[in-house]
Amino acid sequence: MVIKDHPTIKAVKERGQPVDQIQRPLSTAWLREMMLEAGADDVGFVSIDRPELGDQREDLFKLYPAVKTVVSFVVRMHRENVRAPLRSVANNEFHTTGHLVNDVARDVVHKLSDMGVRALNPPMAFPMEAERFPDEKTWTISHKPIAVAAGLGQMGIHRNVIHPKFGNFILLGAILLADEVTEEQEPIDYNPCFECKLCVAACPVGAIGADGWFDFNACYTHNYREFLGGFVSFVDMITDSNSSYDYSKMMTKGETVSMWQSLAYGPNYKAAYCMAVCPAGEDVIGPYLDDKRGFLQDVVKPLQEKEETIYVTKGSDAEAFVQKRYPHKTVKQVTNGAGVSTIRGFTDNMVHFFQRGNSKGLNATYHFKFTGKDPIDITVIIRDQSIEKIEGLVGEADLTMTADGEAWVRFLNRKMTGVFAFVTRKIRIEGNPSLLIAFGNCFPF
Ligand code: B12
Ligand code: SF4
Repeated sequence: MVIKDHPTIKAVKERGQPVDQIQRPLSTAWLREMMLEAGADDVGFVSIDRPELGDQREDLFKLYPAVKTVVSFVVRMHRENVRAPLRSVANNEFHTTGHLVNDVARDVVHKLSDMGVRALNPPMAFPMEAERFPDEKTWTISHKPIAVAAGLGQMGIHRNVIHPKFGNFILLGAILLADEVTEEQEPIDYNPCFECKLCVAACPVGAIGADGWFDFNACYTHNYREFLGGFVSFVDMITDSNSSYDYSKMMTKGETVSMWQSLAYGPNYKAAYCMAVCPAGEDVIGPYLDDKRGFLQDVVKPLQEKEETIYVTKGSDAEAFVQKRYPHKTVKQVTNGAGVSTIRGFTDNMVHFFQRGNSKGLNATYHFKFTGKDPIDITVIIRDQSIEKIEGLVGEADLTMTADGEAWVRFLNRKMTGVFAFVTRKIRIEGNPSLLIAFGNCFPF
């Protein structure tokens, strides 16, 4: 068939070009109205060229090569539910609002598309590019810095975005537009976080440092027990068990049913106490200002006093923290499935898993020379409970390690013993071996 005779081509020709009635650049007032009507509670606009988007611009172009503007928006959550110590109540609110965020974005891109405006709606969180796990980040867009750039709030000590009115009881979404818009927003000029540190006091795993430090490993191991790597760890438990009796020594029936529930109804967070207790925001702060003691009693104490299982990796800062701070909570050692599978993954992610408590007293410079398929040299400086990673070999090392990359990964995943690695010279060190042990203690996967 000649293409011009195809029924589709003929129909399109007969219809003629649609008259583009949309004015360019797109009106932000008009877009904002459309977003609010679809269910958003606040909206902001940022151009892809803005410096605040610099470190994720490349990712955003991969996500949508046509992107010119990012529309950031928030949907409110119901506070009482988020504050409930019962996980089913809080998680229902997280899930329902999360779905609403996705629905708002989908509704608007469909409407825009019908009017000839191109746009894309990435997920608010899940689904993710899960096959990248664990070596690369699985999310395609980081909503928090975009929301901040779009004037929707600032990140508090707990690293959640706090909206000036709604507080942190919001979830974030975005739409990528292939158009420019009439107006952009700037970040708000103050932080709604007033540093009360209630989030620090409430976190069951000590993930939030009073100085703004965030222990990714702690939050990820406990809160995400039924997500991503937590699920990998669960599968490992099953496959490593010799019998149902053997398995029952590792998982209670309640934990197994909880995994089923997460698979069936959406994964359940084990906590979100940092968010639950945060009194910041004009619509939220009233009860805290009226009666601080009452607020602590009503909102913070029930979460602190809750008897529950807390998941930690063996030897982590979180394990020591829970034992000391919350002796009435049950500590359970687990793996978090986030171990590394490539040398790149190890070197890229080490700063996120660093345990600053365990590093106390350690001041050393390490040179790592990884050979093999993906060779790389890095310098790691651990000093005053902080970590710095530099590509290449810089300065004078207290310990130099030369290792076959694959062997090192197997060693970290406990698939090769240290003795075997050293005897076969897959791993060689120059310097005091105790420095390598001290380094290992900073990364209890
Ligand atoms: C990854 C992620 C997490 C991780 C890391 C959290 C974090 N601080 O970034 C974990 C699993 C710990 C997590 C937990 C929670 N999250 Co979350 N999470 C995300 C996600 C997918 C990306 C976050 C991001 O951009 N981080 C990067 C930068 C901006 O944040 P950062 O603090 O500087 O970075 C830290 C980590 O991300 C990590 N990191 C950065 N890059 C990489 C790469 C790799 C490979 C690894 C391993 C780690 C890592 O290291 C940094 C320092 O610790 C977003 C959804 C999205 N697509 O944006 C939701 C999001 C941030 N989460 C959200 C929520 C609600 C939560 C929880 C409350 C969930 C719950 N119900 O318990 C907790 C709160 C924990 C906390 N206090 O931060 C909301 C926050 C809403 C708000 N008001 O700000 C978001 C925006 C989802 C949404 N669409 O609304 N989350
Ligand atoms: S709980 Fe207090 S310190 Fe923590 S983020 Fe909210 S206002 Fe800031």
